[in-house]
Amino acid sequence: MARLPALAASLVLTFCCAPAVAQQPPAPAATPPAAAPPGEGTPEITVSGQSKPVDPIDGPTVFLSPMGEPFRSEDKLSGAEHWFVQADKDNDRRVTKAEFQADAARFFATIDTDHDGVIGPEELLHYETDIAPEVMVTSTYGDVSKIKVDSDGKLTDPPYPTRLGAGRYSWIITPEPVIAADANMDRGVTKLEFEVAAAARFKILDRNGDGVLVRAELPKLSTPRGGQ
Ligand SMILES: [Ca+2]
Ligand SMILES: [Ca+2]
Ligand SMILES: [Ca+2]
Repeated sequence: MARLPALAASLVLTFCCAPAVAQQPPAPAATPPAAAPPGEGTPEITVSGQSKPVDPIDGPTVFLSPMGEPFRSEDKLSGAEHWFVQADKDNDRRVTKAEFQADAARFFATIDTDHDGVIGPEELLHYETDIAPEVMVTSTYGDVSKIKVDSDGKLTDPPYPTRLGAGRYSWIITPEPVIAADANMDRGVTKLEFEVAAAARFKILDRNGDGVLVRAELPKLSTPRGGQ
């Protein structure tokens, strides 16, 4: 019992000094080993604190994050894996809701170029034309040469989509994921609207409802490049 005040003080210090995106504080020595949470998300941490190698998320190189940020992988990893790794700030192989919201806030700040807390019409246009042209409904994003029409006159191979805009590259099926957050439809996306949208999208992706996203529960994306 004598340890409790010290532990409490340590926790207070940890939280009062933590940044908005808190990293997982080191486990106090007095804390008994926690029971492993159920489900597939249980991370395997070695004694050195390093995660064991994971199977990266498979998928196409081009990926639009749940909030619409483009990831265009230039290595063998999928764009989705690149998103996951940078969203999982504490590298525990789970993206918590807090990490997800922090990732959304970081992206919001990059497209709110005048820093007024609203993605306005000009900033939306900049997003849709320069940052993520994939959101354009008719965009074939550089693969025009691969468009094919079969004998029925039906477009066959990708890049022509079965989904539209960003939905071709994202787990969230919406053509334009930023404006989709505009709840009151005034062509401006406030920080609050973005946060609310992020919470809703997290809930969609957290299929087992345990409050964290792990690689295995995320939807599989097919490659919208080239024929099968
Ligand atoms: Ca994490
Ligand atoms: Ca703005
Ligand atoms: Ca989950």
